[in-house]
Amino acid sequence: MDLKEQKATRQKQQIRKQQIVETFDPSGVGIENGSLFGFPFDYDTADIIVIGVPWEVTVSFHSGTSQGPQAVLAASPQLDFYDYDNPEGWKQGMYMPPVPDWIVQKNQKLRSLAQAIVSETEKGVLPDPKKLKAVNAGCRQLNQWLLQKTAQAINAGKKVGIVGGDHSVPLGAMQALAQKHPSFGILHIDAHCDLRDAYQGFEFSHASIMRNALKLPQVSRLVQVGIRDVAPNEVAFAQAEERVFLYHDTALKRSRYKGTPWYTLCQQIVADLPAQVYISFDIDGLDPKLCPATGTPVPGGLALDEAFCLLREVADTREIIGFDLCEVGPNEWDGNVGARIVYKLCNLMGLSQPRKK
Ligand SMILES: [Mn+2]
Repeated sequence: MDLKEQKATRQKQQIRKQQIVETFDPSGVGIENGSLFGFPFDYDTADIIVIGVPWEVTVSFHSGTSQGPQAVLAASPQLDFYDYDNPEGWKQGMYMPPVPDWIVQKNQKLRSLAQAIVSETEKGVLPDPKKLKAVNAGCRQLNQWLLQKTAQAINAGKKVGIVGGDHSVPLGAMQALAQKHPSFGILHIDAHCDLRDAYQGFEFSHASIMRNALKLPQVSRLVQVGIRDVAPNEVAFAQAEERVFLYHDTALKRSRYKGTPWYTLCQQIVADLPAQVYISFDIDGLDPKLCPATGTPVPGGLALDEAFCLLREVADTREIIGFDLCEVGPNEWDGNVGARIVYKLCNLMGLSQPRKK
């Protein structure tokens, strides 16, 4: 397609989008048509592409987060669409494309290989290097796929959100954003630091996502919030790496008990972030009553409104360039909370404005 044809196609898509916006009733009953939030948008007419990635090859505790995208999708039509922060937000159009079969199959196959490796390691046996190689290669293939899908959407003028899967999933999206943005920060909400180096021999473990993200020179800051289940060597790494700002859940709680309002703490946290921000949201950063079926629940953590208060502060003062929500467990309640987080992140991303450095 040459430029002129591209422009004509884009114009037709815009007209079609406008028609959808004019005819859809956001106050109507939720439509269970299999699409995200029951919205009638498709890939071409949505401004935000929410890519579901049902992947949990390297999961160490509870399994099930590969069903996270489905749990979010299934719960999503139950929401009411007036968003306090961005009442017109739904008009951006959000769409979740179907998942390719090879990802579902590869996840199952590699997950059993990875489990065999983990149980060998636990027995003190050195894992079979061939199995380890297969797992690492499969994860690399998934990263490559997501990089490509994210780049494709960005190049079509869209914004992207990712729904995992375990927390190893969003690396490809971060890589795609790094191709477009010379410098950006990551706001990381999680009970865990995910700063381990090749956890259990897996290069792309859920426990290593932020260590892998920091390998991108474009990531200028990593600001971690809600952390409360962390290894001593991760804290040492965070202290030694000047790009990392670690907000322990305990320290944040203590400040609050001593009288500092949460909003003031949110302002302090956001002050550590540069103009462009990617949000990486592990649902286990929240109080586990909001995500009981997540892979590695930890007592403590944030209330949903506290997380939204922090995210709102980011949207008001920074540009949100993308997001992921990971580790959503396979039950209705986790999916319900997850769908609300995805909707809020889409609306805040739409609200946030491009910023100068
Ligand atoms: Mn976590």
